[in-house]
Amino acid sequence: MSKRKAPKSEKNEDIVEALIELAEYEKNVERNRFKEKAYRKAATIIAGLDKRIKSGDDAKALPGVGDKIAKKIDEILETGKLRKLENIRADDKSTAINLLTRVSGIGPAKAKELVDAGIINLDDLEKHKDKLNHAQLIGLKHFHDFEVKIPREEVKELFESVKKVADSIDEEYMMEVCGSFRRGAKFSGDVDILLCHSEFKHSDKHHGDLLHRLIKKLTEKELVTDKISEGDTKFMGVAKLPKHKHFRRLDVRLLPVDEYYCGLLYFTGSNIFNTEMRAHAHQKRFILNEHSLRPLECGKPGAPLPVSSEQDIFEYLDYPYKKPEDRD
Ligand code: 8GT
Ligand code: MN
Ligand code: MN
Repeated sequence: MSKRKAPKSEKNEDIVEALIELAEYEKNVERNRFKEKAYRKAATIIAGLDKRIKSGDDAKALPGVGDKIAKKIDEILETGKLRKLENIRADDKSTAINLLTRVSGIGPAKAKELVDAGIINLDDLEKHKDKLNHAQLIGLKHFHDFEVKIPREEVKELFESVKKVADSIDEEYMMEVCGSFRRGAKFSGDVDILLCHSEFKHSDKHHGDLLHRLIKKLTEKELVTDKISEGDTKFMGVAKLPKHKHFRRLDVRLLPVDEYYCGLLYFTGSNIFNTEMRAHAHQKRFILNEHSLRPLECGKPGAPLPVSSEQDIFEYLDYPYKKPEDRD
């Protein structure tokens, strides 16, 4: 979820990795989302290059690379390392905060609170479970499994199993895997399933128990093993296939059928792509979110536009279509 990484660049791996480490530091320790985004954006752009960067100046020609990042790139190129990162790595408090935020459910603020209380590693956490909430306890229990990426084949198997269970309850369920899987990733951090039902429309106030019924059955079948949170439209939990070793994070999102494509677009990501597309929508005087695309009329959102494919959304916005695989 929060541990997103830019795709690997063969040519600039050292630079990309340093920038991602700096982004993590800004997010977890400094809690500076602005700097975090700047590093992440630069990392993503550099990761997409198929040539080795020769100098900071070279990099500055790229969108999203400013003076400060360019200087760091020069230092990496000249010395093979970055003092700022060496210092961060040598700092016990930063290291501890970074480690604790790797527990699913523990954010930067909670991590700092724990470290300030002297809790600096997993053993300490085990001894102070009283300080953790339900979601964080699950994160701790599955700490190692949640760091193991899920091979595409296993995502497919898990999805097929979930689908089978859904079909056995009601054949009108429809579902699709979104997230990094839909973007073509060979490995995913979790399994994101978008769920619809032909009779559940936005205008219906009552989606009944559509999501709960599915989760209940999945739990009975022991496919779902833990619940992190469960609302009427959003489930976050843990799933495991009998023949596989690892427990996996599973997200299921229930959407009305008439919101399907906006939901599909949103839930597919990437996060950065979504942010950019929304910003573009704003420039074109539209509001795009996970539910709908609405024109802005005198600053107020109008009625949702009819959308019957992802392409429709791109067309309304006059935004060049990108296949899911190109949305990283
Ligand atoms: P992954 O392989 O690490 O799971 O990569 P991912 O599939 O791209 O990330 P994700 O965190 O599973 O998010 C998938 C999409 O779900 C994102 O594009 C984002 O728009 C959407 N999303 C939600 N809820 C949340 C949330 O609570 N946090 C984040 N980061 N994204 C969310 O629907
Ligand atoms: Mn995902
Ligand atoms: Mn997810």
